[in-house]
Amino acid sequence: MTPLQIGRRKLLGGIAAGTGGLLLAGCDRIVANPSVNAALRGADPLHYRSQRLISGSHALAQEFAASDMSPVFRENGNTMPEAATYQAHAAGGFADWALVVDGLVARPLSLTMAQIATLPARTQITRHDCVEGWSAIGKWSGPQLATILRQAGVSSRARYIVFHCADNFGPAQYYESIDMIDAFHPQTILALRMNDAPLSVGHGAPLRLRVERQLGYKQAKYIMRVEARESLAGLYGGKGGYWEDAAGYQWYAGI
Ligand SMILES: Nc1nc2c(c(=O)[nH]1)N[C@H]1C(S)=C(S)[C@@H](COP(=O)(O)O)O[C@H]1N2
Ligand SMILES: [Mo]
Repeated sequence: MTPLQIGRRKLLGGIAAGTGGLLLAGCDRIVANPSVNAALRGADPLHYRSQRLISGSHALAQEFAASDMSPVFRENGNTMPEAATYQAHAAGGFADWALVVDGLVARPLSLTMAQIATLPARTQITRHDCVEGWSAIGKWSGPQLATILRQAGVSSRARYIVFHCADNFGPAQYYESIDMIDAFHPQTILALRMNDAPLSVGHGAPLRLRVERQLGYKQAKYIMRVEARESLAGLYGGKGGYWEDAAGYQWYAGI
């Protein structure tokens, strides 16, 4: 057993004991405890840390059989970006779309859809869970984000990967971010295809994130730019995502 494994066991034991204590203390005591209250609201990194310990860095989201695929996979949120430049790209079949990869990388990239389509792709059939209370099982294919980050030579200083999207809600641009554990997770892909067809505009054409251990709002559509950063401070509303900024949704939306 490596020292890391021993440490993790001890921590898990500690969490189990801690949880028992909280349950015995009763609900009023839990709510009276400001740090637990903050964790329930998602305002505290405790949620993130405990989820990471329970699910582990490498655990895979469940994958399904083709026979499990939902006959209808709803489109949600923005389904047609308003920006004229996006609409011109859509009219041209995204032939001139370029994905920018920059920030804390040794080799900033601008990848055409044709270049992205030549990268080795992963296909996965997974369940999408939206906070609004619906789920759907779909099939996604595209390169692993790790492949693109390695190609760009992402710095060891990078702690977050940010996805800048082409759509907005009023003055606010949609964006999302994930940590490096999810960025290099094997099921984290930039999907170009859904259900064996090119991604439709409604589902995020020409490419969207699939980060399968998190909720729907993390699955950024219409990705224009992937940026490696050391911090999320000073970026848009500073909370790491459109819904995190607009409505206080948890940044780590583990399922
Ligand atoms: N760029 C962008 N990405 C987005 C959204 C959005 O409005 N804009 N909505 C999010 C939400 S809340 C959900 S549930 C999923 C919906 O993906 P779908 O339209 O493919 O079902 O996309 C997520 N990613
Ligand atoms: Mo959602």
